[in-house]
Amino acid sequence: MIKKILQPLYYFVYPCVLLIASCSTEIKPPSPVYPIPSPEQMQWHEMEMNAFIHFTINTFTDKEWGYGDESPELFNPSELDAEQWVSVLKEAGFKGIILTTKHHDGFCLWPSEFSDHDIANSPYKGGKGDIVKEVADACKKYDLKFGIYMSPWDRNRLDYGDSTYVTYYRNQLQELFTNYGEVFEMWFDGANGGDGYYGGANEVRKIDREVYYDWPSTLALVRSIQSDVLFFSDGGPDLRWGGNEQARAGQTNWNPITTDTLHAGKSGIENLLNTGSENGESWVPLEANTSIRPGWFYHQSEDSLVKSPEKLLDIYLTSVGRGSTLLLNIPPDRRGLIHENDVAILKEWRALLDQKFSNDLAKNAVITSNSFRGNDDRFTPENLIDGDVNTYWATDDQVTSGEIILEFDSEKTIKYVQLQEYILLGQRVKAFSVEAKVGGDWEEVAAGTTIGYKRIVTVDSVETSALRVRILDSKASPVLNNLSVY
Ligand code: FUL
Repeated sequence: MIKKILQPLYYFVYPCVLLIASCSTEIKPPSPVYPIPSPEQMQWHEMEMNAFIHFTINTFTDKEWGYGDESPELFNPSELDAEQWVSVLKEAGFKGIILTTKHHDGFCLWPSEFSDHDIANSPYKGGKGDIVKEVADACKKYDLKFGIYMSPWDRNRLDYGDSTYVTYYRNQLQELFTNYGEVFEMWFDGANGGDGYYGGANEVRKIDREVYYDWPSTLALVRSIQSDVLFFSDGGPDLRWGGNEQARAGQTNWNPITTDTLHAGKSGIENLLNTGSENGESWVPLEANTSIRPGWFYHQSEDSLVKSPEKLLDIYLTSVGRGSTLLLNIPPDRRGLIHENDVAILKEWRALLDQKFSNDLAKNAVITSNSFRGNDDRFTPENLIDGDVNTYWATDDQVTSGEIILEFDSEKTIKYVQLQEYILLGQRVKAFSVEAKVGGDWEEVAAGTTIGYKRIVTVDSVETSALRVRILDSKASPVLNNLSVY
C-alpha cells in the first residue's frame, strides 16, 4: 500500500524536482548563432594553408592560357617527381594540394577514357603516365589532402557550348572522383567561354554561365560518388572566391553569405565575396588564392620574380590572418620539379613564420576578464590561453561586449595579436580593439571588425606589461577560444 502511494512520487515528482533544480543552477553553453560550418568546412578551416599546382601543356608552350590546339607531343617533363612537390609543400606547412587536372586548353593530365587530348598521347612515360595518380599517391604517402581543379571552359572541344560537352565534362568528373581516392576540394574556375580552337572552328563561343553547366546536377553527381567533397567557385556552395587573385580577404570577412546557387562567373560581386554578409544565410568561407610567381604557370622568365618571404608573410596576414584559408600556387617547371628558387623561398618563408609565431607571450601571462558566462569555470578567460581549441571564453547571453586583460611578468615587445572565435557556435564578433598599457594608461594599438576562425592584427611595435582586448560589438554573446600574442 505504502509502495503504491510512493510510486507516483518516485516516477513524477522526483524527476520534476531534479529538473527544476538543474534548470536553475546549470549554466548552459551558448546556443549556436546560425549558420555554422559543416564538419568538412571546419576541417578545412583548420588546414589554414593549401597549395595550388598549375601544370600542363602551358608549362611547355610558355603560355598562361593555351588555345586548345597544342599537340600533346609537346608535353614531356624530363624529371617529374610528384614526391618532390609534395614533400617541399609539406615542409612549408601546406595541408592539402589542388592540382590542375585540366586547364582551359583541355589537355588532361590523366589518361581519360573520353578524350585523346591527354597525357596518353604525349611522350611522357611513353604514353603510360598518369600525373593525377602520381600526385594523389604522393599526397597519400605524405599525409596531405588531395584536391582537383578541372576547368569547365575547354578551348579544345569541338562541342564546347553544346549539351554534349556538359556530358563530357561530367564523365570526366566521374572518372576523377572514382579512380583517385578521396578528394577534399573541387575547384570550379569562374573563367568561362571566349575564343578558342574548338576542334578547328577557331571562333568565339559564348555560354550563359548561370544555366549552361546546370551546376546543381553536376554537383549532385559528384556528391553521389564522394559525399564529403567541398565545392569551391565564385560563390560556393561550400567555399567562395575572395574577389581578387592577390589572396586579400576583406578586413571585414564574414563567413556567412546568401547564395541560392553557384554564381559561376557573375560579375560585380567581387566586393560581396570579399566581405561576406553579417546576416548571410549560408556558411561559405572565403578561400584566398594567389601565385608565388606573377603567372599561374611556370615561365623561365619569371625565375627571378618569385615573391619574397616578406611578401609571403604579408599574404599570410591578409589571408589566414583575416579568417580565410590561403591557397598559394607553386607551379612546377618543365623538368617537372618545383624550381630551386621557389624551394629556397618557401623554406625562408616557413622559417619566418616560425620565428614570428612560435613564442606565444600570452601563455605565461595572467589572464582575467570583466565577466564570463554565469561565473562558471567552464567559460573562464583561462580557456583562451590553454592551447585547447575546444574550450572557450563566453559571456552571458545578453552581454555582447567584454574585456580581457593579459598581464605579463615583465615588459614585452608586442608585434602581433591573434584572436579566434569558436565558430562551431557561429561567427559573432563585429568590432574589437587592442590596447596596451603605456605609462599607466591604456592606449589603443590595433582595432578590427570581424574575427572568425582566426584574426591576426599587427601592432606598431609596442613595449608593454599588459594588453587589453575589448570586444566592442557582437551579433550575440562573444565566444572565443584563443588569444595569442607574439
Ligand atoms: C583563373 C584562370 O583563368 C587562371 O588561369 C588560373 O587558373 C586561376 C587560378 O583562375 O580564373
